[in-house]
Amino acid sequence: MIIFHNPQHHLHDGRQEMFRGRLVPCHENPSRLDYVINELQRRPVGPLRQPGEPDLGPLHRVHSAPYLDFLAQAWDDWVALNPANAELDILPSIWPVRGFRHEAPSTNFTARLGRFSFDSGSPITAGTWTAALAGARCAIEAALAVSGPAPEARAAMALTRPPGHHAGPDFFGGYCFINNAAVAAQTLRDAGARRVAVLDIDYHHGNGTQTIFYERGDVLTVSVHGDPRTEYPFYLGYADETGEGEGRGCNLNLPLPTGSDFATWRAALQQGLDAIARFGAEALVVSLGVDTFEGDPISQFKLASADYLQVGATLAAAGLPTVFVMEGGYAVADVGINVVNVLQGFAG
Ligand code: Q9C
Ligand code: ZN
Repeated sequence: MIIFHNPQHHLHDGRQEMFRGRLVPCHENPSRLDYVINELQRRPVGPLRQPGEPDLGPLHRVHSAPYLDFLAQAWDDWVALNPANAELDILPSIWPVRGFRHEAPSTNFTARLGRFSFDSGSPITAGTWTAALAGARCAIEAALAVSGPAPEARAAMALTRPPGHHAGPDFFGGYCFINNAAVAAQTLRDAGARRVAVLDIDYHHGNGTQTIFYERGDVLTVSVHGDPRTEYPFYLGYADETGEGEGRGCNLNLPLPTGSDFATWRAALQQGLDAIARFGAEALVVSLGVDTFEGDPISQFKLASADYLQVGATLAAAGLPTVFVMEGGYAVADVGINVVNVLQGFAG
């Protein structure tokens, strides 16, 4: 297992998110990844590397150019509005819902911000773009490491934040800006895997990944998550979303009730892995969120730390070249233990 960690992740450091009616300190903070690195130093599962400067083609094949341009420029645009903005995070507060014009030619910064986002929980900070872009490099490098006729490794990880699975072709939200799992899947495709599966085991539905691949038949997207009837992101993630056009039958949602325990969750995981085997995937991307943990402050499943060893072993049994991509998990002091348990269980 080769681990590509993002040396610039700490540059994304939001102050506050809108949460249950007030601004609170961001759940998605730099200490999360520091805990994983510390645990990996205690229990190594393979070499820790920094990403190089791979070709960014796959990034541009899963996100739109106007969106990436917006993200790259957002901080400078924000500070140009008022130098005092340099001390404040960027948070959207208006969105073009039904009846508004999504493609309205508004040049106003707040208007463009709403056009490219879907919630008020995901601040853009001075270093967000730099951190997110370095994360995409980790995803590409991890995918390349398991690709080709003589792959360097059977498994690799993009150990990065901000996370990615809520980010769509042209929108950010859910603490996510660049969809690293989609970038990894696209990289695997470009490197020769004919069919790729993304298995999302974060507590929350991977709406961004689903949307990016919804009309594609070459990438199967599977997500096991809290039922969107009650859980974020609410407006996507239902079982009847199965893909469209070429992608018909290539999306599988496995929503589970709030409070689900490991036995229930593990059965859904196996159902997802069975679908991946039937699809004939030649490579696997795992969106690895550990907010399924019983101690997570914003989620409602009941997995215990020891369960993650079994999760890793179950994923390894799929027998595919595998890229892990770091997603959520907010019980920060336990994130390292839980993530490394998955990797250790996978390594066997
Ligand atoms: N104002 C991930 O686990 N919470 N994202 C509500 C809205 C959002 C979780 C905030 C939870 C997002 C990657
Ligand atoms: Zn999550």
